[in-house]
Amino acid sequence: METGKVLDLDRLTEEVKTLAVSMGHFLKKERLSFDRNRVEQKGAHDYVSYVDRTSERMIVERLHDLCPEAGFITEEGTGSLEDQEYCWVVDPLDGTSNYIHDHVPYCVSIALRNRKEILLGVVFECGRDELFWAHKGAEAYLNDRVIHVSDQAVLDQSFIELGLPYKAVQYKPFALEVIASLYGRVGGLRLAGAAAAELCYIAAGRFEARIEGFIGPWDIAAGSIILKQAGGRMTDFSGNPDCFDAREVFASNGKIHEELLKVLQSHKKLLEN
Ligand code: LIP
Repeated sequence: METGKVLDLDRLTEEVKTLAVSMGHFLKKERLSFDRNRVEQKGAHDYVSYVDRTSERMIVERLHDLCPEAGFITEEGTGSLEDQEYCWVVDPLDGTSNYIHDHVPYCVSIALRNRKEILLGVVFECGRDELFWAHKGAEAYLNDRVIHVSDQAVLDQSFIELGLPYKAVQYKPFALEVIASLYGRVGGLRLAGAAAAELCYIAAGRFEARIEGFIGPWDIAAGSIILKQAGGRMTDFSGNPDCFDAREVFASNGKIHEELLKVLQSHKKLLEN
């Protein structure tokens, strides 16, 4: 790691893109002979498989070779959890439940963070072989094409993604009120089950917003910079941009942010218990 020097983000991003694609191919190959009996439960309905763990180990090894000084924040806890000046934030398989059920999307998500600032992000969605990537100071891409958020500024026409976190008891009262407020009022509501990929879908202009609480930083780190460089916005449910603890994550194309934020704020007290 070129700590103290200016990082070559172009080069690092290229290395991480290659890694994410090769790990995505590994996930797809393993899926062909996937054994559901080897799935373990981390918490209520929160699963992990030998594929997540193996894949995370391989990613951490490669990233460690690339930047020996950087720490790691990973979903399955491989590598040093210590938050160094530079830190890789990794979800080896976002959308684990989809993967277990042979359903898409599911993806590899890798970001590099300097303290609280995300420097680069790469997400490879395996179902459609889509590589989303961006780094600080540059545009966001899907494969070789520059992407931008949509221009949709009318909530009534907006296509909105919801996430339902594993912490159902804490989140359900809020989620149900949000659905009650939006169902029939917006252009469509969808649940896809892979937060990292879904942030990229907003970046690519397919959706206008995504709402979820109680997710891990590995679920949003890479997608957040891809969204930002594509012109999007991410805040908590009060409009505060510092949502990296991922307790409340509201991402949008920016144009419908304020209007939708009012809906979230009106139900926010339901999350306070
Ligand atoms: C999951 C997500 C899913 C979200 C869950 C969870 P995992 O990640 O991306 O969309 O609703 O809260 O975080 O466990 O599949 O890596």
